[in-house]
Amino acid sequence: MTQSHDLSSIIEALVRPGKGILAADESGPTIAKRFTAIGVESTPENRRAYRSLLLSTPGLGEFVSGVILYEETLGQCKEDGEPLPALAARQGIVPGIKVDTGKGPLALAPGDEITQGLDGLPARLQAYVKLGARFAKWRAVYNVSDSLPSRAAIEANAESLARYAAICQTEGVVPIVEPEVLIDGDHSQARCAAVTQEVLLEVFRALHRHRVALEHMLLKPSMVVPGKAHVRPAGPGDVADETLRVLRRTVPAAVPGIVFLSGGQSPVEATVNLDALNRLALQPWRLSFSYGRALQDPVLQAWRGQPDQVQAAQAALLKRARLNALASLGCYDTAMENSP
Ligand code: 5MM
Repeated sequence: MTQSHDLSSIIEALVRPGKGILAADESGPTIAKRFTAIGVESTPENRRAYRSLLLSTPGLGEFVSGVILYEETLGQCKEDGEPLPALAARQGIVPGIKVDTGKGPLALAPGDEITQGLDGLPARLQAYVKLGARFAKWRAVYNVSDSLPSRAAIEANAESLARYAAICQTEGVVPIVEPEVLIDGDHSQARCAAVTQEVLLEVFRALHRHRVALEHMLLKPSMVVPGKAHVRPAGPGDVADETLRVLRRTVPAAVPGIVFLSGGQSPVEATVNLDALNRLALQPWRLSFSYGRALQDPVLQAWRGQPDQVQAAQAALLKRARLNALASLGCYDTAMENSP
């Protein structure tokens, strides 16, 4: 039985105007990659120290409404013993949890991937709720080429996303549905638009089939951008126009919020593009951010595992969070990058 009252209040807290979501749910291999790049070993203690740094940033709750955590973080504490989910909640930030268990090749579909994690999900969600999680996230990824993703991959991932979302709502947890059309490759922006449209149409078809309440979920899509290796990069005007065109064609107005992933855009690009999206005509959904790398890259660079750099790292996080919050209102200016 869906606990719609609770789900409404969680949604309300997550989509507050001028706020977005911090994605800090890197799995073991991903956080190890990020740490290696700054010369830090990925140990449980270093991960605890880093994620404590993020969540204890003074004033973060002014710009960040929710944080997506990895399972390990949900059970970790700050040096003084305060559980990290409780620390987030004390900052006015709703704790969430990544519940997919990663992706792998889709059988008999070379180049396509499928996300795993449905087995035992109800019991896992019940345990996560006890640890303070109020929303969840599941990410499906789509590789792009002239022939990818296949229909099989589009349908299989949509089905999993919808089954995940239905299970979350049954357990009183708000689902974030994340279909990521990858930026890797040399495809054009038009190809990205065509793939994103087909993916989103299928995702919403599956959500309807599984009776997911659209009012009680958030969508976390990629923006419509050309592949990283494409000859012509797209400016913010093009990104905003193309992204909105696809979203208007595919996302029902009942969805309260669309929180974009940054997907390999630089921190400034991700802010500029979000701002451009919010400067277009009024939309039925709130358009904000759920960035991982675009919020955290400058933080990792400032921190580099040095205890005496914690304040500088927190200042870097607060700055990106503030600028993205302004972008979510269409009030950002690149000149703001020059002040602290
Ligand atoms: C933060 O990274 C998340 C977990 O990724 P892995 O499962 O690969 O470890 C990821 O799902 C993230 O939430 C989204 O991709 C958004 O992050 P970006 O960096 O694209 O904004």
